[in-house]
Amino acid sequence: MEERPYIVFESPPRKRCCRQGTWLTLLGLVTASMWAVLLTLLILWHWDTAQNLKQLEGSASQNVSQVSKDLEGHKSDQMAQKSQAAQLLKKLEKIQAEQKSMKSRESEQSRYLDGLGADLSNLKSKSLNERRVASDSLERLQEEVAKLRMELKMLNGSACNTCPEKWVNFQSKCYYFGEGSRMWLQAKYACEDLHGRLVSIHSSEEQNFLNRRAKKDSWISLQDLDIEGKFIWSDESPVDYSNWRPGEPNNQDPGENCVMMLGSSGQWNDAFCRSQLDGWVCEQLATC
Ligand code: MMA
Ligand code: CA
Repeated sequence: MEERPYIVFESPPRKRCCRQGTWLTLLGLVTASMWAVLLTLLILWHWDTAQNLKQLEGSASQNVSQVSKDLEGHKSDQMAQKSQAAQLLKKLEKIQAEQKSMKSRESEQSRYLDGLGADLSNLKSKSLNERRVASDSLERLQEEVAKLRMELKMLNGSACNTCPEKWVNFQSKCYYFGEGSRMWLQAKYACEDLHGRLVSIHSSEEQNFLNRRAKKDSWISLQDLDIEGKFIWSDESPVDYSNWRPGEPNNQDPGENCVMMLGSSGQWNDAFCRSQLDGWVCEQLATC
């Protein structure tokens, strides 16, 4: 028998076959382990992230609760402030109302005070008037008394003709012949400073005496300052004698309300009160 040749299929060397398998297995293992590591890393990363997130969540929720607490606190503060503001507003309104009423009371009081002031000034002027009238009456009474005393003394045989120095006696009066430029009112004050008054003339004898003595145009106390045309003596003695120059009084422009005695003739002329005359005659009662 012929031996049939065996066709030997040379199978790949076992070793090669096995080595490849091992490599594959190794590769598989490596891949698997790499996957495993990757997965583990992923899981770990996920876990870590989750942990972090949890922590963050926790702190966020804490923050949120803190913030909401703060918010509530703020809200209550705000409410308290609002109520305080409302109270303050009420107080302000009250104060404003009080201020208003005080102002109205104040204006009422000032009106009342004004009224009182007016009453007071009225009373003052009234009492001043009364005082003036009373003092005038007193002065006149004193003069009357002095005259009566003098007459009595003259009846008893003693004469009342004593005058101060520089004054000249005529009958029961003393006269001072002032010199120096003066307006009517200044002359009046000058006589008062000398404890006398601007002269009043009541008889032709008295006028003649004055004519002899006064050589300058001189102011006398006759005037119509209160009522135009109504001439009165400043001491309010009666106008029982007159010595007007013919044509006078003529109240010439700008108005003549004070009377002068002409130095030349002694006759009277109404003149402008602010004219400056060089003479003025004062009188006072002579003493006994
Ligand atoms: C002056 C003056 C008057 C007076 C007249 C008289 C010019 O004015 O003294 O008072 O009446 O003279 O002529
Ligand atoms: Ca005149």
